Amino acid sequence: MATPVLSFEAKPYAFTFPLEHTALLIIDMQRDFLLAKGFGEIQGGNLEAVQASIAPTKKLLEACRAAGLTIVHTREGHSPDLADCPSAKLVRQSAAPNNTQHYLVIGDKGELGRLLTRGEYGHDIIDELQPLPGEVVIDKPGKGSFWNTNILHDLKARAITHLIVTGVTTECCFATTIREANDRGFECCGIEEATSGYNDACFKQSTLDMIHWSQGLFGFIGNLQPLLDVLATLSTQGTAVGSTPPRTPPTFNGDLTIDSLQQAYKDGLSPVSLIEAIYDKIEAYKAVDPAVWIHLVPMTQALEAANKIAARFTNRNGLPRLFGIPFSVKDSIDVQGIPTTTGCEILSHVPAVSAVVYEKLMADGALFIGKVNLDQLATGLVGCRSPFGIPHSVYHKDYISGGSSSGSAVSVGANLVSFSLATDTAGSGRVPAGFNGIVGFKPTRGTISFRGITPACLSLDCLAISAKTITDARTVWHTLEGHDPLDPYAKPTLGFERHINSIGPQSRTFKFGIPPPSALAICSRPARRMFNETLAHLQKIGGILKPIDWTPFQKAGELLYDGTFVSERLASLPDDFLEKNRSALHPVIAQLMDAVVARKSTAVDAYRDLQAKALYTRQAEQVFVYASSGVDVLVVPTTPTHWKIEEVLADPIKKNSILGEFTHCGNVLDLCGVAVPAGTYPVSELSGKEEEGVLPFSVTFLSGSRLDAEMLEIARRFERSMKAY
Ligand code: TIU
Repeated sequence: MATPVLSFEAKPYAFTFPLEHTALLIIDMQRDFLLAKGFGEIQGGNLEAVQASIAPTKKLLEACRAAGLTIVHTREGHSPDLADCPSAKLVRQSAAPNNTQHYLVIGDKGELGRLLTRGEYGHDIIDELQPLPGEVVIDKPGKGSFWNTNILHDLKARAITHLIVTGVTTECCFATTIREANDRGFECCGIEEATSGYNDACFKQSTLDMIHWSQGLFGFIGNLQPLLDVLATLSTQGTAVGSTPPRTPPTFNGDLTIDSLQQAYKDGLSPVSLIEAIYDKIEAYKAVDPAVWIHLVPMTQALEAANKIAARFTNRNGLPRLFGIPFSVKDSIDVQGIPTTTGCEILSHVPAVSAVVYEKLMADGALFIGKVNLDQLATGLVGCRSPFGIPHSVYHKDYISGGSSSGSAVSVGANLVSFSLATDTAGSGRVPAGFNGIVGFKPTRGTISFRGITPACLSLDCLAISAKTITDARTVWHTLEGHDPLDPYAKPTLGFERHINSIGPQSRTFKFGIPPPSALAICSRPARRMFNETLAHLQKIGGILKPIDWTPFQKAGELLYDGTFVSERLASLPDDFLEKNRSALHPVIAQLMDAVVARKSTAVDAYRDLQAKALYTRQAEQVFVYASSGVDVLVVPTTPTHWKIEEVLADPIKKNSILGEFTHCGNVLDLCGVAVPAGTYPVSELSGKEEEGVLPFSVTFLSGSRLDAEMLEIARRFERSMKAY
């Protein structure tokens, strides 16, 4: 279902915006600019003029919140040590020979605290327009919003292409931001009543005219009422925020997608009712598959947690993003006070602190349900290498769940939780997602903290999100991502600045590549058929198939297990671990580790592999849009086939390695990837026997380092079109 496209009268012509791709951007409505004795008044500002924009902005904010628009607030200011403040901002105006007003500069103590300094009272947004949880707040050191901030990534990560811009001051930060956004491809419309400046009306008018002159050189300027009128036509929720009439609290309708739960909570669902409902499901599913959970939070504790968050967040219209959303975590991720086993009792320890990712989810209101099964030491793609049992695909009891994040994918696929935290080194987040009909998103490594997670192969380990939909994966990603200076592998979220295409035919097309027929030959018949259908489908939604060089992907995949990187798995364990514990390990894991030792790899071998990795990574970058001729995404079958559990048990290492054909290269080449359901096929088509039932097919979208946002949006379009199919 496509979401509404709205249009309202503006200059130089009507402004048309797709609701789900539009954000309301509110510039610098800070006390320092709007209240007496703030920075703006010292600048010589006409406070009455700027204050006139408060009420219209508030009206618009409420209408946009009710319409479900993304809301972005900015605040101008500097770190307390002023390290991010260029000297020109401190000196130029105060040094003017005729200066009579700049007697205080940024960082000096004013009556609202240190001027334009983060953490001070004056720096924060005025009471009337305070951000709600989940709204984006951008702290910017410049007049424009794009210099030295994360806004470009934050907008791309939400698939925003259109901006409705308000705030202060028209002549300064408002206009600079519109110009900066325009250069990056955004369609902007400033709202006349919801912006104002410190100068006379004629100054403001000229600034606005400059934006739309020459048939829209920088963008559009519209009026408040026509925009409010058009937003009011979206009467799905009908009433504005805060005025929903009381009704009987709803019961849980069984839909665990985050959007649906968020709406249910807004309508009054209690997180306690949700816990009661999902524990019934969890108990029932134990009869279907007893190998999902390693540690289930006792229901009394889960109810207590639900009561606690209900008491902590009482404003139903201002709930944090993950309020009351139930999740599980792979048992290699630390949760304070609960053993982390990593599927290996001898390594089990009780952590004193939780992983960073777990803490972020809890801070955002999520409900922890328990820890789930995995292939021992997070090593494997099958789900058959755990002392806690072998989970099976939610589609069929004879077929593997995939691994190593087996329990993560099954707990989501079986509808026991909304999402799960997994990990993905060689495909462990993508493969089990594929075998359970869910989404498995592996962001670019280093963009989410890996602290507090047992490493499998630390320099290639990556957190992964198991979720029901791309939108859900994206929501969880927004909570989790962020630079962690204590993670030695952390990196910034944006690799390079690339413009967006907001309108016209370019906004609807994307370029994609696929593996050559020689690589696809490894696939089962149904996988090949389904993959071909997927390609036709991608072309229908605007995908343009381009030839690509598959060599770096293939070579990088081989490097992962044929090269020395497997030695890093041993490097994560104590020196004498293998000798002392061989008999306590899962036999397949012991066999794998012995094979690594037997290779007697040298430091020279390791350096050669590191150099090969660097070369293939550079070559892969040329395939993606880092090179102007590159493709937006690669599309591959998530796995070549779907094994039966008995097939894997009979030939554990070979069967495992085949599954990684299209996933192994991901972290070696520093790619991001997301596995997406792409239909189902009859089991009989794979087994050749007459039998009932279907198995899920999955494709994975891969893209270059830190192109996650763009990749996810293409994957989301594919997902939506599959549903409409
Ligand atoms: N001086 C002035 O008019 N404005 C600023 O310094 N910042 C913003 O416009 N937000």
